[in-house]
Order: sequence, then structure tokens, then C-alpha cells
Amino acid sequence: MKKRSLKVLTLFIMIIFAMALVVGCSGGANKEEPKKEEPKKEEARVETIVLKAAHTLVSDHPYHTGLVKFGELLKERTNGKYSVEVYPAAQLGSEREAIEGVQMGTIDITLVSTAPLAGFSDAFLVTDLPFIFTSREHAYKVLDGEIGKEMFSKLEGTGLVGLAFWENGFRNVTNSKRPIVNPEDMEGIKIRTMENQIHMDSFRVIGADPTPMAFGELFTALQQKTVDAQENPLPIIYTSKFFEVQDHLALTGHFYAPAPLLVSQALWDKLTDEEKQIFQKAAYDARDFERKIILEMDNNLLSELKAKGMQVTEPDKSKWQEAMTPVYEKWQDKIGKDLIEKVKAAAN
Ligand code: EAX
Repeated sequence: MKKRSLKVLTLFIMIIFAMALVVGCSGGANKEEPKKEEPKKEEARVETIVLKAAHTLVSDHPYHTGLVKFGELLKERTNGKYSVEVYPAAQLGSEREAIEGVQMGTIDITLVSTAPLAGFSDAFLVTDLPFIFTSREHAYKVLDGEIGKEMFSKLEGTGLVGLAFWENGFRNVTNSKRPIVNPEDMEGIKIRTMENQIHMDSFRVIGADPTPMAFGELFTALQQKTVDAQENPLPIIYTSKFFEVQDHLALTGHFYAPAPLLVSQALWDKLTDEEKQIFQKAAYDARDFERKIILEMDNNLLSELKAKGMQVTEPDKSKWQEAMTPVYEKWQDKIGKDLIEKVKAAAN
């Protein structure tokens, strides 16, 4: 009996031992292998490229909100690869200096009136002629169509790439001397103009005394009476507070100022074809956004400016148009009679 129970005990111990072996080798069926830490994959972080955009107006103006919108669209549509930092109030220089900066690639984007571009290209001179556009619809038909495309193509080789024509708007005369109704009322008035010979000739021909000046110097010049007058659309007159230093507003609407959105050739050449399309579409979408705000402001600000104490006159525009006509005779050879006629014909 003893031998038998010894055998049974030995067999039992061997079974236990064998089981322990099996469990140990399998590493414990139930024992969780410590999960090997996957080496953390570097998050595919997109380095955001922050583009510098310069303009000369205050941050309340649609130039600014339009550029901010442009940046938001780019960031969204390039998955964060591009964003835009907007520098208002001539922080990066006057419009002429901003254009030079874009040419050199030290500034990526600028939004300016066409007038100062006359110093860089003849492409936009036709838009600087007095009363060349009869309405916004007429201006958009020309600027957003083949004629506008042709203007931008003439920037080839200047270091500037035009993406879309945004809006500054129809310009009106303000002054600190007297009510202005007829063109001859401008006799002897010292008026600041943009740095554009067509603008200066348009005021010379009606007897005014034009002084070209960067926008950033204008408020002080009006305040110190270095100049008596200036001309700009209502959104600028209001957001730049010219009502504080100008008593009279004449709704002449003598020039329509387009605002081309320009990017540097250096930036443009770095973009893939897909990114170029994204930039182009965002420029159009932000243009429509900016034009809409400008229009709303233009429609609502007259009462605001009257409330600020400005005396408003509504001149007969046809008299001003007739009085400024000699400017066409002087500039038609340089601009091209055909182009002038094409732009005029687009009004129909
Ligand atoms: O382009 O200089 C001007 O009067 C312009 O309207 C202004 O810089 C926005």
C-alpha cells in the first residue's frame, strides 16, 4: 500500500510541476504582455508659414477685415500651412513702400489703391481717369473681366502678382475752407492727392492746387492746415476721422479707386499649382466679402458724417465730369484710346 501511495504522490507532484512549466512558458495565458510602447510617431505637425500683409488704413476699415478674412480662408483651405498677419496703419510703410516691399519679397501681400501703382506700371492708369466708371457694376464688369486680367498680366516682371480687385470706392472731396458745389469752387484750394499724375492733373484743370502725399501723413497735414482738402470714399473719411479736421463734404464721386490685392512673385513661385488655386479662390471670396462691407458702409455713413457736424453738398457730377475732360486729351495717347473706349463701352 505504501509503495502505491508513494507512486500516486510522485505522479501528482510531476503533474503539478508539468502544469507549472506549461504556464511559465506560455508566459501566463492570462498575463498581459506589457504593451511595448510604440515609439511615439512624431505628429505630422504642419509648420505654419505666417505671411505678412500690409495696408495703410485703420483696422476698422474693410481693407483690414478683408485681409483678415483672406488669411482665415487660406489657413482653413491649406490645412494650416499658411496664415496671414495683417499690419494696418502703414506700420510697414506707405503704400508706395509696401509695393516696393512686395516687389523685394520682404512683404508678402499688400492691398493698395491703383493710383500709387502708377509709379510702378502703366497697367492701371485707365482706372485713375476721372468719371471713367459710371457705377460699381460698371467697375466690376471691367475689373473682374478680361480687361482686369489684361491689367494684371502687365505686372509680369515687376515682382508683383495681382490676384483680384478689391474695393476702395468712389472718392469725394472734403475741405476746411468752404462749401464746394461747382468745379470752380475749388479755385486755389490746396488739396492732397495720392501720388498719381492723372489725379493731380484732374484737380489742376479745375483750378485747385494738388499736393501728392502718402496717406499716413494726411491727418496731420489737414490738422495743421498744410493742406485745405483731401479726397477719399466715405468709409475712409469716417474710419480715419477726417470729420474732426474737415468741415465740408462734397459728394463728387470723381474717381473710382479699385484696390488690387497684390502678392510677391517670390511667394507665388513657391506655391504648388494646387496652392495657387487656393490663393486665387480665397482672393476672390475675400474680395466679395470686402466689397459687401464697403457698400454697406458707403450706404450708411453719410448720416453718421452729418451727425459728426460735416456740412454736405451734392454737386452736379456732370459739371465736374465736363470740367475734368481735358485730362482725357492729355493722357489718352499714353493710356491708349482703344482701351479708354473699351472701358467706357462696358458701361452699357
Ligand atoms: O488705398 O491714399 C489714399 O487716399 C488711399 O485711398 C488709401 O491709401 C487707401
